[in-house]
Amino acid sequence: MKNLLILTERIPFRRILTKNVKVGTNFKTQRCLASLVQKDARKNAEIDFTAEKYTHLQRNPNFSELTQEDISFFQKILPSNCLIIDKQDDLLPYNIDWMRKYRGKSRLVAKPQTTEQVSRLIEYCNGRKLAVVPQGGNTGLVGGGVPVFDEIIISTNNLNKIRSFDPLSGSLVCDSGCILENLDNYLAEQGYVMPLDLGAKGSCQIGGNVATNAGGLRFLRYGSLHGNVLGLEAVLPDGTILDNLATLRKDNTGYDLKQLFIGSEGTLGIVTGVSIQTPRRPKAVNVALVGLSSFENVQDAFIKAKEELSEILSAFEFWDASAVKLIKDHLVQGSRFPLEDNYPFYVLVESSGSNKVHDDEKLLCFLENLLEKDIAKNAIVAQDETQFRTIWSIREGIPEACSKAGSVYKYDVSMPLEFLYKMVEDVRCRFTDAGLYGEDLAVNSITGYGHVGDGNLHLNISAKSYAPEITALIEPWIYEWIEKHKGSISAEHGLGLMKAKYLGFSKSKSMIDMMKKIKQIVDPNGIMNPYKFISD
Ligand code: FAD
Ligand code: 2HG
Ligand code: ZN
Repeated sequence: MKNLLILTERIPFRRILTKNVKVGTNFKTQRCLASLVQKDARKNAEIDFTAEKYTHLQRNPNFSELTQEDISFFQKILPSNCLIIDKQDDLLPYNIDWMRKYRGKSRLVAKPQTTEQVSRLIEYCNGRKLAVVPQGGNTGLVGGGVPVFDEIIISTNNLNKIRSFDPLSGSLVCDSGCILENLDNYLAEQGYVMPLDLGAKGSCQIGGNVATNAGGLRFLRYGSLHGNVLGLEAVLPDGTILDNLATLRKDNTGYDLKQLFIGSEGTLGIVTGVSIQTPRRPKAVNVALVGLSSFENVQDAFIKAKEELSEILSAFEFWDASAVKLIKDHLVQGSRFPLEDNYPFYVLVESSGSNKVHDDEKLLCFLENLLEKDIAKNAIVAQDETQFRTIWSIREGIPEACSKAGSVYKYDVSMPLEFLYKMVEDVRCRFTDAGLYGEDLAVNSITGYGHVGDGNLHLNISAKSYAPEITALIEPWIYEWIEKHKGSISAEHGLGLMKAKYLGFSKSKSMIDMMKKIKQIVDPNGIMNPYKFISD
């Protein structure tokens, strides 16, 4: 067994001894949360309208246009500070998505404060055939949370109260507009933890998380929201409040209707309340950063992690050298990166348990074995909270670093692990063959990263601008590739506008027909988030 090199002067990262060992660094953390769409109104105003960029989209003529009478009605049920009407600068952050790829033309944002207000608003819109888009934190990555045309935006920003928490069972009941990070901070004080975590935690809301069935960084440990959500309160298009805010772990009484809303992306109703099972906050958490030579090594490391860390393994994330280049170019300029040498692949391994001594020993032994078997080339372990955050912020900063490199085409896919990175390589070949890939060319970086533990790859293609010839080179080719390799075209981000017409690559005709029937029953006028999810 190799020894550990533990340097104490500046509390460096604990570096696992290899031939490449150099002194640990104190890398400055840069918080890379999902900052909302840029506040620079002039820049935002330059973004093309979705309806003009994607000309195949036609406004549904069955929908009414907003009138003065409608506005007067909204003004009766909501106070003036809960409405934004025809103020272009104020409307922009709600009309533009996080990627600055989609831009709607909504004239009105309504920000109800109660479920009853949501019910009155939506019932009225349904009666008048006014289309609506539910919006949470607007961090979605498939164009689902912003309007395509002039749909009314119903924002949950003002539905932000924690309703109850039971420290015995761990069940948390809250409004849908609560920000994920705020909920996690609240739970930390009670010794509990949210069962999901995303890089966008500082902006995304629990209602948006439920509506997208968000996966994220703790999925490997705590599983899907389909398992963790205990109950929901949702408002249907006809104004009915579907009250199912149960806090029971077991309840086999009829159809489990809440499941329909988890991942329905605002197409069936507006989620106004969420009841969720939260686990105890782990007492001992460690994180390691590992450098590796190949994606085969990444897979071998994952197999070993499951074998050797087993019950304490809580995250296993990977990224490639391109991601590190973007992080260094755009997010941590001037700071030193924790691993000084460059590697083709990197893995973040987190362990969470209740016994620090036991967990430390297990993790270090696992890392030593990786190095000894030459599965890994280098590895470090965070020694304090700052270093812990540093390693995580590198991983969480990748989407933002990709965005800083240009306009990003994002593909969020799941498939058998052995093919996961081949997709990135094949895309690089495709752009190289087309003469479009290189530092000063149309596409400047093609980056692969994601949640190895969940078989979920994020492919980010950063380009000078969103251009039809780039899209045409990727789609539908990429969806055919995914289908051929038995993957899903959307692992965790949903379908939104971006993937609506490609659903057939991952779901059979009979499944899509069933989805359409459900939509027809719940939302016969089709006012809920039209043009998204399932296209006709
Ligand atoms: P929005 O973007 O506002 O809306 C998303 C969709 O949900 C829209 O279709 C909208 O109509 C609908 N919706 C929102 N609120 C409601 C509601 N109350 N009722 C009904 N429908 C509603 N996603 C992951 O899964 N895993 C990740 O690791 C991850 N990391 C991210 C990191 C960054 C930096 C960014 C920018 C995004 C990331 N995302 C990730 C994507 C995004 O954060 C998630 O999809 C998140 O769940 C969206 O929540 P939101 O509140 O921002 O929803
Ligand atoms: C992540 O895992 C998110 O960081 C975002 O799901 C991925 O931006 C992306 O493509
Ligand atoms: Zn992700």
